[in-house]
Amino acid sequence: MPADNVKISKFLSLVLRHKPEEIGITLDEAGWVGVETLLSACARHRFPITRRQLETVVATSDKKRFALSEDGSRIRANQGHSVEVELGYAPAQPPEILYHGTADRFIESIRRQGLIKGKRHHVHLSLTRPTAAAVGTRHGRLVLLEVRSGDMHRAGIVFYKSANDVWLTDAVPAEYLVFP
Ligand code: HQG
Repeated sequence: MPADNVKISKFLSLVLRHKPEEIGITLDEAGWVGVETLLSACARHRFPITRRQLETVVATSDKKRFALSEDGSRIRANQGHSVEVELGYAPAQPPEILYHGTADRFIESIRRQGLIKGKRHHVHLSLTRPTAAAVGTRHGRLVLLEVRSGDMHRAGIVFYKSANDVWLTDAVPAEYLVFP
């Protein structure tokens, strides 16, 4: 993505996941906001984005972070919120193994508590090692954990898959983690 689009994507992540109030918008209960409302709020807050730029970012965001409604009138983030929203994903059957990339300084605590969701709504798990590695590297020195998601599912723990293929669950007890 060109640098400008990365900036736009980061700004949209901020207002559509964490701080809509920063630009004076409110998200509906499923996380949607009108595109016109969003664009005029961005413009008022010295971050003008054109409709065309917005559509480009939605289409090219490397992780498909955002979705437009079918008629193109509304937009939301596909996952990653800290504000209260109900995204409405249906429970889904995960693959046998999922991955979670984290930093070495968290490992002691993760051994004790398992993976917890912190400020987000869910623990985020990746389908592939490279994706998990990219997520973990953002936090520091990478540790790649395997998650025995098939066993968790059979034990009755619910999983959801976001529209951009991130697997979500409430928590991962340490017994389901495979440490390197
Ligand atoms: C760690 C990106 C100590 C956890 C990605 C992580 C993802 C613990 C950090 C999405 C812990 C939370 C989310 C425990 C978990 N003790 N540390 N018991 N349990 N942690 O950013 O998963 O680019 O909230 O390992 O693609 O890194 O934003 O979560 O290191 O899907 O679209 O606490 O963000 O998406 O960090 O990343 P985060 P995450 P975007």
